[in-house]
Amino acid sequence: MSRGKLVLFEGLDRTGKTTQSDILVERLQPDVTLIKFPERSTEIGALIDRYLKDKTFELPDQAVHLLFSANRWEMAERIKQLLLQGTHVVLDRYVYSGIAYSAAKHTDKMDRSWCLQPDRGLPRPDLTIFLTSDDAENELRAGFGEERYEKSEFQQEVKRQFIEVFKALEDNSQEQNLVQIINITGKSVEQVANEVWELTEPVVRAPTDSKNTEILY
Ligand code: FDM
Ligand code: MG
Repeated sequence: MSRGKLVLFEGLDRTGKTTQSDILVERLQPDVTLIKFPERSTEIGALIDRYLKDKTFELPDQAVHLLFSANRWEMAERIKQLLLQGTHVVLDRYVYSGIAYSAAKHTDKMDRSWCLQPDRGLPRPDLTIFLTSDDAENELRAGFGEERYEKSEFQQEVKRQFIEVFKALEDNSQEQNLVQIINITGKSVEQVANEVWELTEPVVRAPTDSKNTEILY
């Protein structure tokens, strides 16, 4: 039996990650599980949820970064077990959101390499799909502005950080993680879903040694 594949959606707020991960999960039934980060149902997740919703709840940015990472580590063993039992796992945000949102706050004292450290050793995605849009289109979508981080200037810096993260991945020959970018501007949900499927199908079809889950460097 081949292990399941880890497929990750990344992007700014309100770019359709949740919609697209739901559609992909439908297409991959029955051997598939969806996991969304932050996973707000755990102890650490509850704290993160409060931090995101209550803009008066202050924590040092370094501590927040480590909470998001700890939240991934809370789920890491479950992800590994699912993959090893042959179940695909679709992720709605993961490590690269962790890096991009934190580094966007402090490009100096919390640079991208500082941000990656606590995530080292987590299961590595087989495919990462970055959903992006033309400038600021995401900000026009329903709900934008409700949570912390949903501010125009900050989103543009996060976008810049995402692009740098993916550029560095491309340049790192050790890194097998395949990153694909889809610009959603002007496309219907169905069009984007079809592009997602064209990228995902070959990855989920490729056989992989059942005893191996790859880890992030
Ligand atoms: N976010 C998400 C981070 O800042 N770091 C992380 O590691 C992760 C996974 O949390 F603004 C931010 C991104 C977003 C917020 O995410 C909540 P959702 O996808 O909107 O629930
Ligand atoms: Mg959001």
